Amino acid sequence: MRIDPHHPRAESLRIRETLVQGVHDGITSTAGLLAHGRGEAFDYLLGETTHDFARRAIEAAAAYLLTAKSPILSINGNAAALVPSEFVMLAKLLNCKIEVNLFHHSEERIHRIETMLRALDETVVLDWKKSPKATLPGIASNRKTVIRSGIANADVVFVPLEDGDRCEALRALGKTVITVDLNPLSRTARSATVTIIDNIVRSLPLLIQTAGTMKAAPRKKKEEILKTYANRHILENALAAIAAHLKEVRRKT
Ligand code: PTJ
Repeated sequence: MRIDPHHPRAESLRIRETLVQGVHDGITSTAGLLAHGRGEAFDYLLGETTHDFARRAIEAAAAYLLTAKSPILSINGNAAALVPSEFVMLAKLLNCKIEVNLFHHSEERIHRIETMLRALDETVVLDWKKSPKATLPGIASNRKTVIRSGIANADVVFVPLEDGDRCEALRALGKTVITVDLNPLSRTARSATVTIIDNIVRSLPLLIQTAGTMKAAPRKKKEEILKTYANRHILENALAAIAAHLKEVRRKT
């Protein structure tokens, strides 16, 4: 579909089209379109902008990823359609790998996503088929099967647009979980170590920029950021921002 650049919601339409194309290309699941609709609704309530609380979470995410022993980036069908280059750039910056891990498990879709990412960079994607696997306890879905040298071995896991079960299971295993989720009420948002409450298309470029700048800083500086970070405050601030935005809209009605 050709999107009129002057349409008042051109950017939102462009993102939708990217996901629809992702479904046609066998990258995104059909349920991914529903998940996106939910995200869009929360983005609307947040005023479709990156708030200060998201910037604080991005700073903490960068500090965790840069001080991790073995960080891993977990990608699903929505993230793969929306921000593939950003995932590759972040992996290269952090010198870590990307693991494709799907909620709606499909060997075919994993292969397609891996091939797409490898076309951007040969070196950063773990090979699902060839890598030894491990089983994460406490997960009912197929998502429990992960790559041993990837998610299973990682101390810090970046899992945007995650489902609640796996986030809780990863936390129960003592891992630091960083997510991106527009819904501050979701189980993932509430159980992650760091929740970036922002659209992934806005927040990933910011995370790359922040991590790039922070990389050369002394470890102590990064640890200080983490000492004062409280995810509970981020969630509270997001709910307050939604309430304030609704009040403002109501005042103008
Ligand atoms: O590709 P698969 O099989 O791994 O499936 C991926 C989805 C996203 C379909 C699957 O993980 C799923 O069903 O996720 P949920 O439980 O719907 O959660 C996705 C969360 O991401 C929801 O809370 C949405 O609000 C949020 N979300 C959706 N789009 C965006 C988003 N958050 C940030 N940016 C977005 N663009």
